[in-house]
Amino acid sequence: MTFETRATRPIEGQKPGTSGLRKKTAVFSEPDYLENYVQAIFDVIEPAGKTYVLGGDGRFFNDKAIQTILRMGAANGVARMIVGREGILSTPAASHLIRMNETDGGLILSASHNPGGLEGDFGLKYNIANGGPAPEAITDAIHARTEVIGEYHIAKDTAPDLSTVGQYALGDMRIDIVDPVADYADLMETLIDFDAIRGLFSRGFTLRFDAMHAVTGPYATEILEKRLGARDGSVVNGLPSPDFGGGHPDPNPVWAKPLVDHLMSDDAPDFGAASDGDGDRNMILGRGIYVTPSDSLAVIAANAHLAPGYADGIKGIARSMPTSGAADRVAEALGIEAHQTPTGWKFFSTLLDAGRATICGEESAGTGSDHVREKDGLWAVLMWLNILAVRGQSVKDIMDEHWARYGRTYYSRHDYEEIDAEIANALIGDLKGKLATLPGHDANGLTVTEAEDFDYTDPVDGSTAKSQGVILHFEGGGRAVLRLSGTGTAGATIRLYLERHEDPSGDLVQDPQDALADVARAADAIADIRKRTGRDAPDVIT
Ligand code: VG1
Ligand code: CO
Repeated sequence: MTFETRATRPIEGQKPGTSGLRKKTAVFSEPDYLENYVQAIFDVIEPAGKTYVLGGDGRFFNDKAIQTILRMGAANGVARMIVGREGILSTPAASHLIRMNETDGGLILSASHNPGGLEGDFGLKYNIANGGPAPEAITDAIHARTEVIGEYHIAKDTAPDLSTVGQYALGDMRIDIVDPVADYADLMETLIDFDAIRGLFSRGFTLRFDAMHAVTGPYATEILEKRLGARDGSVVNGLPSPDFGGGHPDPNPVWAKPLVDHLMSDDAPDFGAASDGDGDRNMILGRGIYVTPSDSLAVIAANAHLAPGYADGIKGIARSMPTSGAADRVAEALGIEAHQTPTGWKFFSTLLDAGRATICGEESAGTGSDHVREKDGLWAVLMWLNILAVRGQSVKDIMDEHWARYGRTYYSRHDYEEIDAEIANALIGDLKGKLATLPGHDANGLTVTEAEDFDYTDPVDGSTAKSQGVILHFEGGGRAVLRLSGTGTAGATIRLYLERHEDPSGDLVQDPQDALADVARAADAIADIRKRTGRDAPDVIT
């Protein structure tokens, strides 16, 4: 085996965002781009003699990137790489393999819900030994390293073909090619009441799971159709393709519209769900009803004890700050801790490790538990099926009962995409500049009661994350949050998150956009979004 050390120069902009480094595929596949970033990771984590998990969501460039990473791993002294067959691993499955094999971490190739293909996006994320995304101290060190990098190491030989499970080698580095689905599916069997769900399907319950041509196809087919007995064809768009069938694998009402339309139609199945490019997000629907992710988190937490993995109860609930307060009410009723973290799954890891949270969630269709250290789309779907099977009710009945008990927190997110970065930064900057003057201010009929820029101190390790989003509280209990996306690759995306709680005695059957119209107008009056961006409506409403 021969290795070579190649000279390189720092490439600007290799700064990880909310979830790893994401760039246009055309950028990621430029000479030295991937190599520089991988070497920067290796320089920080010192991989000699260590074991890592490696895999991705199968998007365009996944296969080539895996080859490069294997060759660089061997040249950097990695002892062993555990790789999903054909380089495929969903993000939660990768997190599980890291934990199950007690490895030193993993490299996950994905740009998640962003489109794939040469015109689309690519990404790379380093996860640590607990299976979770690297904390900011590490990603900051990796970024700093990319700014001074001068060389990288790579094997001259090619890596083995990845199509057959088995043990291989590249120089002294052992390569274990593993079935991407089996261990993950086995883990689900330990957490979820598969018998109850089998019973549900045998009684004629119907479901449609839209894998959106992305990584969850093989996972969903194995678990839902083969192990649980859902009717053949329940999983649609189940064959992963490198450009996700030309689609946008983001399970929300805009990009998964065909599924939503189907669930609202006359021949709707009992249950509908979808996942994203890398399998960590989920969308939940019942016949005639869309469950907003913040509500899904609250329902899963309130009913978690119905699943065997959580039969002893849950220890705490954590949600990202922009996620609605619906889950907090469940935590209060259960007498357990409720945590509010910045956006991004990495902030949940310390709470999960410390046993201070069992269930976590984000408004962006991310839900998960302490079984891995990533959000987990199929897990959420299985939790819902478990709950439906045990309670014997429809999704709609479960939501109605939940709201009747806890009240309903109306919620919606409005995204303004591909805004000129200067305009977006100035908008948020100006908003932060006037926060102190806002309390008492009348915003289009709603008075601001409080205005703050969210700073977070991790209650477990004391680390801090500053300025994670502007929160505006209004008279009457409404809340608006504004922040910029950290996962985009073109321009800036302004996210405006809206919520308002209605007590059980109030009107629980409003259209969310109507229920939130005054909060949206007030936020716009303060931040001037429409005028400054020149847009008269959001690009995406969830
Ligand atoms: C978005 C979501 C955030 C999520 C992140 C990664 O980040 O808002 O909740 O954790 O994507 O999810 P941002 O910075 O664009 O708002 V995934 O499925 O893209 O790994
Ligand atoms: Co994702």
